[in-house]
This record gives sequence, C-alpha cells and structure tokens, in this order.
Amino acid sequence: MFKYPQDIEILIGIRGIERKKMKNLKRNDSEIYSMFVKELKRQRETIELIASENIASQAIMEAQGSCLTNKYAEGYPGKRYYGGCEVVDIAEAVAVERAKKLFNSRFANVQPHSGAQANFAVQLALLDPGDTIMGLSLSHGGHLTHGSPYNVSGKWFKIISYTVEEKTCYINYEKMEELALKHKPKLIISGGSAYSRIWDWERISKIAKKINAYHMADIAHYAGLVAAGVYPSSVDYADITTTTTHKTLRGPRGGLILTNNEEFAKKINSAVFPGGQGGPLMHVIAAKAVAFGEALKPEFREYQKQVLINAKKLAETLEKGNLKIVSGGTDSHVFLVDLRPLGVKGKDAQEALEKAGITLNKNEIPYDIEKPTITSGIRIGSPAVTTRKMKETEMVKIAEAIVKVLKNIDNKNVISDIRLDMLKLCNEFPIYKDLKY
Ligand code: DSN
Repeated sequence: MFKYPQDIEILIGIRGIERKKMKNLKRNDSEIYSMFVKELKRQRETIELIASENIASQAIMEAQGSCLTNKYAEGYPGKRYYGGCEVVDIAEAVAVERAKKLFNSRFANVQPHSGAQANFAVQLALLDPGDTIMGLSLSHGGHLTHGSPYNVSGKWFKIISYTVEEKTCYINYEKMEELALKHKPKLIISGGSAYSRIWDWERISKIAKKINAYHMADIAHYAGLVAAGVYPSSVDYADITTTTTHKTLRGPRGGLILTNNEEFAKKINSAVFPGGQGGPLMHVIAAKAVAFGEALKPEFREYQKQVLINAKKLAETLEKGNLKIVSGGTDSHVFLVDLRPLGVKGKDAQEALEKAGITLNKNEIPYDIEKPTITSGIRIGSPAVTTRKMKETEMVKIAEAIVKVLKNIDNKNVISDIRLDMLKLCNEFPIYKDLKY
C-alpha cells in the first residue's frame, strides 16, 4: 500500500475533515463507518478515469439513503401487491415520466436493479432458450451480457459475435450485415463498454429488419451523452434501448429500459417483474428520478459537452506522448490505449497508475493475445473528472502524468512525485465540497 508522506496529509487536510455526518453509523458500527471515511478519502484524493464511474450529487445520495429503503412495492404504480404504496408510487411515476422526457421515449421501465438486469429482462421478454443472438464481442468492446459464455446470455442462447476491423478498430457494418444474413439471429445487440466511436443505430435497425430480428441498443455508456443530445440517440431506431443510470448519466447505480413500442413495453414490464426481479428498490428509483431531473437541466448539456472535449484532450495528449489510441481517437467519453508499443501490460499499468493516484482499468484491446486478467490495454474515461469541473488544462496534466508513469513504470520516485501532483489537483477540484465525514 502506498504511504502518503506527512506533509501531503496536511496539504490535503485529511486531519481537518470534520466527522459530522453519519453520526448514527459511527456510533453503531465503527468498522463500516471507518470504511466510509477511507472510501470518501480515496475518492477525494484520486483522479478517477474509470469510464463507467461518475460522482453522483448529494441530492441523489440523499434520495437513495432514505426511508424508501423500508418499502416493498412489488408490481407497478397503482397495481402493487402490497399496501401502503401510494406515496412511493409518486417516486416511480415521476422517474418514468422524467425518463420518457429525457430520452424522448414513449415507454420507460425504471425498475431494473442494474444494466445487466435490464439486458436480461429484454432477453427474457423477446427470446426463448436456444435462440440465436448477435452482439459485439466482449474482447472488442462489447459487454458480458451481450453473449459471454460466462453470462446467462451466452449460456441460454446461441451466440454470434461481430468484431471491429483489425486495422481501423471501427465496426464494419457490411460485415455485420453479412453475418446477420448468414446466421439470422433473433436479436441483434448494439452498444458496448469500450467502443469509443459513434454507433450507427439506424443502420443496425435496418439490418435487423431485413432478417426480422429485434434490435436492442445498450447505451449504458453513452446514455448521459445521448440525453444531452451530444451523441446520437438509439431510441427512434432500436426496438428497445437499455441503459444503466450511473455512468455518463451520473445517477444512482441501476438500470433503465426504453421503447416506443407498446407491445414490447408490456412484455418488458412482465419480464422485469415478476420475470427476473421481485420488489423494486424504491429508494434507488427515487434517486433515479432525481438524476433524470438533474439531466433535464441545461447545465447537464454543458457538462456532457465538456465530457467530450475532455476525452478528446486526454486522447490527443497521450498520443503526443507516443501512446497508441485504439481507433486513433474517440467520439465519446471513453477510449482504449494500446500499450503494446511500450511493452507494458494493462495489469501493470493499472497498478502503477493507481500508486500514482490515477484509477482506471486494464482492458482487452481488439485482437488482444493477453488474458483478460492481464491485457494489452487500459480504458480511460472522462465523466468523473469532468464532474469535478476539470477542463482541458487539467486533462493535459493528467495525460502527461500517465505517459510519465507508463514510461517509468518501475521508478518509485517518479510515481511518488506524480502522486503528489495528482493530490494537488484533487485538492483544487473537490468532489463534495461540504460532505465531511
Ligand atoms: N459496463 C461495465 C463497465 O463498463 O465498466 C461494467 O459491467
């Protein structure tokens, strides 16, 4: 474990952190309370570049950590299996209305506990075990729930995976179409966790129509950008759109399903509950409503524009430091770095950068020959640092720090110096100014 020098502790004011909040937790469970203090400190003092993470507002956290934790509400607003649901019905009805407005969608289901649960619900609603589904290969930027053999999607269904081109690392839609015509999947899944370019949702829907397949767009990564209108929306093209609510969308951890088709909406509602889940997490649904409300405000669009600018600036500065960006850049909040020219593995890069105060994840790059636990790449995302109000100047500092660490991966002095620089940066851009545990 990296030890901070004494003077850095004073600089950051760790000792000055007042422990006002969580009084009851502190009194009742000091073990978990001290974990919270440590985690808040970790979040405050590290540069967060995990593309799927963000920093939810205190309003969202207050809604989530609330008395709605106590309520069972199996069913849907006005049609519950429990009494006493008339108040929590407001939370769900508001969340649904705001989600519909935000994404310009006719129907929304806000109950999925996560993105994986949302994707499972769609598969349960539309498919039978043994059907064929087609998604982007996980190692090319797809997602576990798009047909990995370790996930129910890969266990219950026959999987056809499309890939990105080896040279460009872009999706080749002609090849996707050929594959679809040959294998005739019942469901085509678009979207993924590490594809930085624009998805052509319309084109994929046309391919799906040709073979009478459904098209599900998983916009978990891009949802905030989509909501803000700075990245194309899948909602008008795909039969069903799924997302998480906590990545670029910056809400509580959870899932959301959108569709314009009433028949699909009915099937999805039954597949979410009782198909795959029991009681909805009403405290999380209330927090989703708050997050959608925040995303409907004009400031959210400004935030997302800066997310794009920051991601581009990070990628561009890394390239200036001779790092290789997969596909040569990004159109979104995320991108992959190919570490092979440096002779560094993703795992070692992740560990060294963590010691230097920069958190990100090792990630397979397309056509990687390393195991997923080692990898030849890292994934970088700009949502969390942008929430801290960092801009281009800070992106240059962070990217230059990454280059320095990766080129001096075994040099403890370099890593220690960068750690100090990152602490200073974190101190200038606090995550929660007045949250003092
Ligand atoms: N969606 C994944 C990520 O992007 O980190 C987690 O499942």
